[in-house]
Amino acid sequence: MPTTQSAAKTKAADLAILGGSPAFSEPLHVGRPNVGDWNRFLARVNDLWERRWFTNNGPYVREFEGKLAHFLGVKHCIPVCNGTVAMELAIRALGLSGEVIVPSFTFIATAHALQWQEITPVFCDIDRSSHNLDPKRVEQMITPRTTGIVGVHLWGRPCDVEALSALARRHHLKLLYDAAHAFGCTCRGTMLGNFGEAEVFSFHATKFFNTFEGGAVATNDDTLASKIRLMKNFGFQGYDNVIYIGTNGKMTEISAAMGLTGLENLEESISVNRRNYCAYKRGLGDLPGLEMITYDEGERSNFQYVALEVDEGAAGIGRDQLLALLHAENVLARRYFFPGCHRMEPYRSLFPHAGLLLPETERLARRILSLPNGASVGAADIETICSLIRFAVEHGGDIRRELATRDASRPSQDTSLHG
Ligand code: T4K
Repeated sequence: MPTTQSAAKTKAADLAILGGSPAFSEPLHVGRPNVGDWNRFLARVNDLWERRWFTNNGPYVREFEGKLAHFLGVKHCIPVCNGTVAMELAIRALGLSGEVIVPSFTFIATAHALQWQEITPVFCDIDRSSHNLDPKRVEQMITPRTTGIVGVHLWGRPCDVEALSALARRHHLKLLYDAAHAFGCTCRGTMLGNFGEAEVFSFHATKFFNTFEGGAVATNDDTLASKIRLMKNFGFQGYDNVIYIGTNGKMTEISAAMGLTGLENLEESISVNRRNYCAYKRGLGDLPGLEMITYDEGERSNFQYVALEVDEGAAGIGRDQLLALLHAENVLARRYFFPGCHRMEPYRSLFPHAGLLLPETERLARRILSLPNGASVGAADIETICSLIRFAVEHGGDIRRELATRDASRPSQDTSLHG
C-alpha cells in the first residue's frame, strides 16, 4: 500500500518534478488488480491441485461459464484465455473480412485483432461527449468492402447501440462489441454482453474484474456460440475428430478459480470504485479546464475509469505537464488511449493521413488522463492526488516558468513520458 509521505506543497519548488520530495513513497498505479477473498481462492486452488485438472474445459471453467451467463442474462458467455483472443475468435467466427469500421480511440488490441486476420481496420471518429463511435460518421465510412462494425464501450459506457444496430441492419453488416471495459455495466437496464452479434470482455489483471489473464465472448446466438467453442479448442469434437479450424483459446482452471472468487466480490469492487470516483469528483469538480467523465446514474456502471480531460487553455497547465508532474510524485497516471491506434504501427504507415478524418479522436488523445482507481487506492491517496492537481492548476504559470528555467539549464534532459 503506498504511503503518503511528504507534506502538502506550498510553492512550485516543493513539487518533486522541481526537486521536492515525492508525495508518495511508492508508485500508485492506475490498474492494481481487484482481488476477492484469499481463503476462498486458496480453497479452490487446493481443489484443483488435488483434482489434477488444470485446463481443457475443467469443472471451474464450466462453473464460471454458467455463472457468467447467469450474471449477464445472456445465453452463452464462453471464457477464453484473454480479451484479445476473444476478439480474434469472435471476428473469425462472424466471418468478417475486407474492411471493418472501428474507433481509433481504443486500446491497440481492438485494431490488432482485425489486422492479425488481414482485415483492414477502418478508423472512425468518436462522439465528443460519449467518447464512443459516432454513428453518423460510421455511416460515412461504409464502402462496398465493409463487412462489419466493431463498437467499443469505452470506460464501460455503452455505445449508441440502437443507432449502430439500425445502421448494421440497413447495410447488412455484422455488429460486434469490444466490451473489455464494460463487465457489469448496462445499457437501458440490459447488461452489456447482450448486444450486437456478440460482445467480448477482457478479464485482464488491470480490469475491474479479473482472472489474472482472461476474457470471454458473450452471445445469444447458438450457432455462433458452438463455432466459438470449437474454435477455442483447435476445432476438436470428441477425442480424434477435428471438424473446424481452431486455435488454443482455452481458459485455465486457476484463472476460472480467480474469476469465481472475484465474482463473489463484484459488488464490493463496484462500491469501492464508485466511492473513489465520487471522491475524485468532489476533489476536482470545481477546477477550471478539467472535466471528468460522467457515468449515467440510471445505468449500472463499474466506475473503473477515472478519466479526466485537460483543457490546457483553461487549466493553465497542459495534460503532458500534469502527467510529468504526477509521475514525479509517484502517481502513475496514464494517457489511455494516446495517441490513438491510427498513430501506432502498422497503421500510421499504412494510413498516414487517417488523422484528417479523426478530429475528435485527435483532440481527446491530446487531453485525456486516467487516474488511479480500484481497491488499493484509499480516500487519503485520492485527497493527496486531488490536492496535487489543484496545486498544479492554481500555480500553472509558476510551474511552467520553473520548468522552462530548469530545462534551459539542462538542455539534454527529456521530460516527456511514455504512454
Ligand atoms: N480492448 C480494449 C478496449 C482493452 O482495453 C483491452 C485491454 C483489450 C481489448 C484486450 O484485452 P486483453 O487481451 O488485455 O485481455 C493494460 C492491459 O494490459 C490491457 O489489458 C488493457 N486493455 C489496457 C487498457 O491496459 P498496459 O500496457 O497499460 O498495462 P501495464 O502493464 O502498463 O499495466 C497498467 C498498470 O497496472 C500499471 O501501472 C501497473 C499496474 N499493474 C499491472 C499488472 C499487469 C498491476 O498493478 N498489477 C498487474 O498485474 O495495458
